[in-house]
Amino acid sequence: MPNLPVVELPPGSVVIADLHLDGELPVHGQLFEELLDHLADAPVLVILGDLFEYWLGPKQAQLPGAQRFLAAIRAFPGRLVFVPGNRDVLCGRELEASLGSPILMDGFVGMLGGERWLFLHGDELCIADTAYLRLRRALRSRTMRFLVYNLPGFVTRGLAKRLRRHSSHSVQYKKTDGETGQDPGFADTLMSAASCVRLVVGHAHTFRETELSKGKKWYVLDAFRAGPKDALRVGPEGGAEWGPCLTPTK
Ligand SMILES: [Mn+2]
Repeated sequence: MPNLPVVELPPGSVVIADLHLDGELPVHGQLFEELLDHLADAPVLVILGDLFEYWLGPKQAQLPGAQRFLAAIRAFPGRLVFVPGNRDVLCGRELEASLGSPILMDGFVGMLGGERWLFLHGDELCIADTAYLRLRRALRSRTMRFLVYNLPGFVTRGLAKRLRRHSSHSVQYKKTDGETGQDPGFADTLMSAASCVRLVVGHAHTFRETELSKGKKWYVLDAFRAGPKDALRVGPEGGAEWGPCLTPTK
């Protein structure tokens, strides 16, 4: 377990995951602007991975729609904390420049009302899928980063087109679209290693609450707008409230 950064999550902070935004769909640009506007009062907004359907290094910033996302991120008044998922693990300085802070590659420990909570994207919990773990390691390797960062623009655009074709995407998910196979035993181990009593992840797209050893609890968020518990809000006393990110009142 790497030495994870610690982030204070004061009352009003919000955690969401798995938005899978696609720059080629103008409606997603608008959706993201409206979302950040809706959450403008949150002192900290955590996006727990797969913000984007795919993100292919610095040249992504030149692909359709990307500038609109980056501008919305820059305009957000609170602190935006970003943990990449498997879809956007190849993001880098181009995103950090808009965030104004480092990307938290391996997750972080959030402080909620004095408690230590572990926040991860959740794909690292799929330990039974060794082929996936190999791909994950490759995507996170320096070689892959070098390759993607140095590909000519037309190759990046071609790659993006192919990735896009292979992901039958919509921000509205069917429950069966979730990426599953997260291991509770490994979740328990990681929590103990990080001295955390609670764990929050995304990636599986469907809300779940699981009791682990010694009173520890593990939560999986619904993918953004895919269910009634797609957001964790920190309540006035520092407690966790699970509910819809976009309430019908706005
Ligand atoms: Mn994911």
